Amino acid sequence: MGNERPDWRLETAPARRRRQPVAFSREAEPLAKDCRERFDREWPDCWMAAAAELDWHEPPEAVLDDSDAPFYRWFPDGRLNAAENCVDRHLEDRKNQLAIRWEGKRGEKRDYTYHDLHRESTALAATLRDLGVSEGDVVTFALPTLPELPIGMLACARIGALHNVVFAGFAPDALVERMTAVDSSALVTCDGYYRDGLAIDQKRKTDAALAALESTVPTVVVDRLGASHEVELEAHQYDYDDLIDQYRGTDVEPVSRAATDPLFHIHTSGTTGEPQRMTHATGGYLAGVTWSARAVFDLAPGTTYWCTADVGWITGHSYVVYGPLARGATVVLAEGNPRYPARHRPWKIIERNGVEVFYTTPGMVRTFMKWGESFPAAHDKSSLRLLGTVGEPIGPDTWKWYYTHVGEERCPIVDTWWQTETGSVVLSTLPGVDEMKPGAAGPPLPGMDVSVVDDEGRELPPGEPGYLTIERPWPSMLAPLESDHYWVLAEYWQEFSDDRADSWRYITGDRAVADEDGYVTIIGRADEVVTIGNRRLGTAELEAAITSVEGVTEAAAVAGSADGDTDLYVFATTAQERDTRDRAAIREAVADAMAERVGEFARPAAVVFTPELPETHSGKTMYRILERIVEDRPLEDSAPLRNPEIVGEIATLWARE
Ligand code: 6R9
Repeated sequence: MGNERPDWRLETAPARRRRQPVAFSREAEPLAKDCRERFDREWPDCWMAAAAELDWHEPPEAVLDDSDAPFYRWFPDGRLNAAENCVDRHLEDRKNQLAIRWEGKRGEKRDYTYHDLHRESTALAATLRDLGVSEGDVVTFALPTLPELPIGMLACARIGALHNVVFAGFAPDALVERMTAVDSSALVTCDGYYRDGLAIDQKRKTDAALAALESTVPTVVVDRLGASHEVELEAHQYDYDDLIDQYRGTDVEPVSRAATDPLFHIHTSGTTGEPQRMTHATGGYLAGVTWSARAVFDLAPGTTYWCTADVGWITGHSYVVYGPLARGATVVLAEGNPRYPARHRPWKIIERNGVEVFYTTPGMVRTFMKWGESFPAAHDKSSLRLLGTVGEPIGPDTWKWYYTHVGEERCPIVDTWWQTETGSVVLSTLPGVDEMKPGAAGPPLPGMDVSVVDDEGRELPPGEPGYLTIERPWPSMLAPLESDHYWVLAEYWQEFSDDRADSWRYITGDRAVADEDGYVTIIGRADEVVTIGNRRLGTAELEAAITSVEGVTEAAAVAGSADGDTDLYVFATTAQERDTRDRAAIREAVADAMAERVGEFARPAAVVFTPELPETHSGKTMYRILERIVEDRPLEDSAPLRNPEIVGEIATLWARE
């Protein structure tokens, strides 16, 4: 993440701590003002409230099994099915209510009621089962945002198979890596899809991956491009519609899964290191996302909700598919980049569908900001009642723009901090309960025990930056397969002793600072460091200095050694196009800010202006690529980026330096 950062030095100064109280009347069941205290008093039994959000085949009697800590097992004696909770249980009360409204890039619309969702996901479940997929097997999905993706995830959950969703934009190598890591027994992909107006041949890409794997796993191909794009199917490849037509009407009973059985695999983004296979367990995960979909996003049955996240990101799993559908909401699913084809598209989607709750990334808000307020201003946004952000820190300026021009100073903003590993939101204000502080994610959710510690694991007082950690387990936490325990233990857990029973601390990998009220401001990833001379500098602190310069919106600091000496380089984006004189002035101001705030040794060797930074699909700066450019090393073409086209441009800009 190299994006605009809240400057914790300023933001934690009491004078700057303006609180924003916003009246909010909750539509889902109200939350008590003292919900945090209650959860604390009754921990861990308090989490039975989350389990109570779900329908169980066998309701859990035990809350938590900590006998193999830190590999905690939630609701260990409970049994349930996730698809049944997201689909079947709504049939009685709202089978004709819209579950998913899909808006394609070319103006197409497809509506699925809960009844439709049941019919389609059951047909696909029958199909997969007939293709040899059984309980515990893994199915990989390489699909863009099409309704078949949530349908496919629910089909897997129905038969107790695990899904492994991979971003459609990944190159064959990245797909191969992620299929191998989970020993995938089937693949669901599509003929192609549109990317900013161009048709991308997805089938050719997945064929290349399968060839590299020497694999003939059954492959189901969704037809997105229609007659304009005919594909040839080999013996192990099937047309989605042909298959589904055969199985529509076949009844498939939801398989009863232990709460501790895995629900899916997902890979972490790997901005600095390699992507890692992560796993979530059925009961704890579903309880956590469903409870937070209510507590944080106020999703009630029938709430119209739009989250711009790609389904392949954890945000898509938890808050496009499982949480909202388990709550019986109406989910708007917009294909592709909301930025394309027209700057009015996001606001038209909100206007047309009467979106009440809107969840996006700070990067997206920054784009809206660059385009200007006239676009949202031209549309009716009166349906909106709550806004959210996720993925990286949102700076106070971006926050205020979002609050004013999208939320019309009427909608609270939830700045939700969480991770692939945490499964659901950890830090956020609760609308209708808490006041907001722009730039700070917020206090921990009820039941969450978050602290900021130093190198030795000692808890730090308010105002002192350190490592963000979680000291008690929570239901939607990572539930790695046993074969992953070894590295997961080394990577995420630290044992500690104090007078309480819990003795494991989860290391989030983020640096953060808490204030006197327990509100946490995220500084950035702790592992994104550069080494200059013998000093290790966190890129987060460097980038906070860079973006403190007026006009700079995003920045990434990377180290590179040209002739044996390591130097610091800055890549930055500006709010508007700048002329040469302007740039020279900004360049100087950036160098001064770094020298002044971090140290003279942090003066960069060069500041390169670029229209965008290379980003993962979840909006995080891909440092690996910038390092390769700086060190003149060959660029990997499998790097999974949201904006791969920017890499060549940055390389050219860099060569000119
Ligand atoms: C959900 C998700 C996790 C990392 C996390 C942190 C950053 C996420 C944030 C945020 C500041 C927020 N992050 N939300 N930073 N404020 N509201 O993003 O999962 O892709 O695994 O990334 O994202 O650095 O550690 P994931």
